[in-house]
Amino acid sequence: MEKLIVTCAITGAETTKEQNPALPTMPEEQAQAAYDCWKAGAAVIHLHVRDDSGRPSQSVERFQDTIEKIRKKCPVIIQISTGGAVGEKIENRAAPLKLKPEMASLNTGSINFGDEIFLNLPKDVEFLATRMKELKIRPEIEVYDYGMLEYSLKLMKNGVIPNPSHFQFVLGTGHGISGESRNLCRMADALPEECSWTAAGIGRYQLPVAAQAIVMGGHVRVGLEDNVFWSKGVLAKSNAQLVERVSQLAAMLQRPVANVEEARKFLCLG
Ligand code: KMH
Ligand code: ZN
Repeated sequence: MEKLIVTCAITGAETTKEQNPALPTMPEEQAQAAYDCWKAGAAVIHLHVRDDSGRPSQSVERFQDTIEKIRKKCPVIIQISTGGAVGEKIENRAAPLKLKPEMASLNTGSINFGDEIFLNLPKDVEFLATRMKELKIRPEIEVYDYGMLEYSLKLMKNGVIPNPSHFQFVLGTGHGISGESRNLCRMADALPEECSWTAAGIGRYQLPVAAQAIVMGGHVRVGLEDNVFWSKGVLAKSNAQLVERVSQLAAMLQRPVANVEEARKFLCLG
């Protein structure tokens, strides 16, 4: 089995400090969180930024400032979000790509999200994918459902996204596929062998999905974007605490954790 790549989704767009005061929202807090996660075993940081009032933002300047602050502290791979917040305009979602991060998320379909719709029209998916190709940014393909995965495979065949691609299976949003074990097996089974995957369980699914991904040979995403809890009714103290737990779990299951250089090579970056 490949070494385990741990991604931490440290902030997100919808999670609030009211839900968990440990959520890092300002650039300094995010840089410290990224550093702590890197120390705890994360090789990739999935990054959203906020404006000064804590609202989700796709500001290029805010992304630049945050990325610079993270860079000063550690060499972690930074994957910027082009998903942004529900309702964000596609031009704004694409804007931070001009900073040429190593990686960016690419959502390949629309899905209900909370009480709203997370809209990803085919033309917008293609627009983001083309922009990433032009700028030589490696997309991570975010899928929330089996149908979205099948559609992504079509995009891969048609050359819209790289072949092979690295996928993120996001399980348990409440509107997509749930985090039951059989679902992760189904998603992984549907991928051609050359492709690779990370799995993120939302809310109470975070820990079981991580454990299953470790033993299945996939990779793992944790973090406060996806889950603010440590256990039922107990808030996580930090993103790093969640990363540390999967690093320990991987060690117990004798699956070594990849460092940044190993992750970079595996993900075909640079
Ligand atoms: N905030 C969600 C609506 C991504 O980062 O690419 C979308 C999201 C996905 O977080
Ligand atoms: Zn995200």
